[in-house]
Amino acid sequence: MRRKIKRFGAALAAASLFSALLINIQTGDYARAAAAQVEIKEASMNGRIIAQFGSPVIDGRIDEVWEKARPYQPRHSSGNTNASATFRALWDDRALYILAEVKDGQLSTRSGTPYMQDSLEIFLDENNDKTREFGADDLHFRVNIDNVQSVDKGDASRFYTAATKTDDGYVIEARVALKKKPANGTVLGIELQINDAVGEERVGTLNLFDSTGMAWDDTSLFGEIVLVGKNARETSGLNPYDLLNLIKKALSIDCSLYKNPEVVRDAVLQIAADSLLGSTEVTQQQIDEQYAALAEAIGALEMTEEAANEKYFTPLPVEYLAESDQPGTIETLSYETANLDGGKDKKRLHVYLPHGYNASDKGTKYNVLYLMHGGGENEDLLFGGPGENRALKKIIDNMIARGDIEPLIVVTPTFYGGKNDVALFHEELIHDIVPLVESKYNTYANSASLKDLKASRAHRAFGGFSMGSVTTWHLFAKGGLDYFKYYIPLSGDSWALGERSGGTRPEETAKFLAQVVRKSGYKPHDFYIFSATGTQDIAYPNLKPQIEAMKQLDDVFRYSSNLDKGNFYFIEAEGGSHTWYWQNQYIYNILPDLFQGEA
Ligand code: FER
Repeated sequence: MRRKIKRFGAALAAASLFSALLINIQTGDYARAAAAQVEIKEASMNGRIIAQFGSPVIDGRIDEVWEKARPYQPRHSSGNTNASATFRALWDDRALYILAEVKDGQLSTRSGTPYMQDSLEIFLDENNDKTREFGADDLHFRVNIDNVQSVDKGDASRFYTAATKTDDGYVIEARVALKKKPANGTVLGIELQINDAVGEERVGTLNLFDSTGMAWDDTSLFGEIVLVGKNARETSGLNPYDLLNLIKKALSIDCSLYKNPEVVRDAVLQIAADSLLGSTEVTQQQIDEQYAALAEAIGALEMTEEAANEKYFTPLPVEYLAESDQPGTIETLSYETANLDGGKDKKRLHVYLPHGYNASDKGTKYNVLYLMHGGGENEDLLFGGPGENRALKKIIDNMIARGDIEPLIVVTPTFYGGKNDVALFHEELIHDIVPLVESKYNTYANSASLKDLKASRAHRAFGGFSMGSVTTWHLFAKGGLDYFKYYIPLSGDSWALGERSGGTRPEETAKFLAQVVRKSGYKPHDFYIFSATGTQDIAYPNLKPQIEAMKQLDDVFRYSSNLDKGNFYFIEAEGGSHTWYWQNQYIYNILPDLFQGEA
């Protein structure tokens, strides 16, 4: 049973605090600054926009300082939109500021999908390295006309926004904190997008640079923004936004999860009592001190025992997307497997070998994780091939290098080809793939015989995303328990009793899965299921009821994040969507729990 969530908000009258504090935060002499602005030649600006130096107050009103910033119209429109928009940009020593003035006669946030609501999206490639995948420096934020934010990629605490509706549309002011202090001439990769919603549908988009609609997946599609116009006398305005975001976070903390919620309440009350933010005298140092005090209070929270039983989502620290100086390698194996026509198909899979793997060192053995892609994807998706260094590889490299996990082997096969059916993939896995991989590499399997594969089951895990999750549940239900101790079903339900049965018939599906375990003779401590999805994931409504039904069958499925107490947990990431960006983070959360308790 979910407890009622109590928040600090009511007790605090937070709204008055918020409104008071922004009034007096103003920056210097705009006229002087405007006179000093650098002129940039129009001709050199193809694919680029410029941002002038200045610190607007982010409150949804258009300050005078915005007059310095040149207006830009989106170059591309898709779909059937009547909306139009003007973007402007400013920057200071800490942040990039975007103003979007949108003309749109029909405003709607009725869709449950954030990008199908009237909204502004900001894509930023801070070091402008134009990688395909989003890396440590890249972000993708969204804010709708009601100032509700959604974060597709990046750290939400870097984003501060205000939204105002107008007679003929809306205005959004947004601040994105920069990680590296910028200077005149700094070039950032950027894309800006307006989503135009009518009712529950997105009818079109307006884009500043990208005509493909794929900027969410590929930072090389962004344009560029050049930062100019800072002269020697100019200073940045105050930054109350990090503190405001931290107060917002503090106010949203679920008190019932902690033994000592009063430490945070008292820290917030202290900030309110100081009422520094509303004063004209406030200094950045005072704001920073308040930030530090509140951050310390949040750090001092202690979970209740019941709350500690839950497994919580930890966002991937961006450093894990940096290239590791101890990289593993990717190898590709080819093999043949039976198809349904009585013949054989030639297939491939990729193998991640950790840094330091030495084929001739037979004494050092490695655990193996098999990881399956989703529908429409293939064996190349996660690791590419030899020489490639995609996001998941970097994450695993860094986790191993930092000692978060022991070095392991990761295998990425495909359910396409062969019997070409997720419900039959387990046959190919157990009879072709595991023997191939584990007799070639230094694993805990003494030979490729089924007997030796069973004996080494504690050193083997299988997981997958979406249809790969469906594959994982099928493996679990169809004899996989003999060969695999660990299961990682991500953002996909069990189709054991038919398509999406975990979602449509959760109790029956859970009973079926429990019965499989009871019949197998394996006890609760003999297997582990680490499942995850996000609240914005299309599979959430399918997986969640199945997990809840499984929790009820606690002779088999013992729910706990503590692996000594239970064998099964479910991570629910707030805002997580049906993309590998999120699945990679679930894998980051789950990997340290694999192969635990095995010598
Ligand atoms: C789910 C399991 C799998 C789900 C979707 C899928 C929407 C995959 C579908 C596809 O790739 O076609 O629970 O929920």
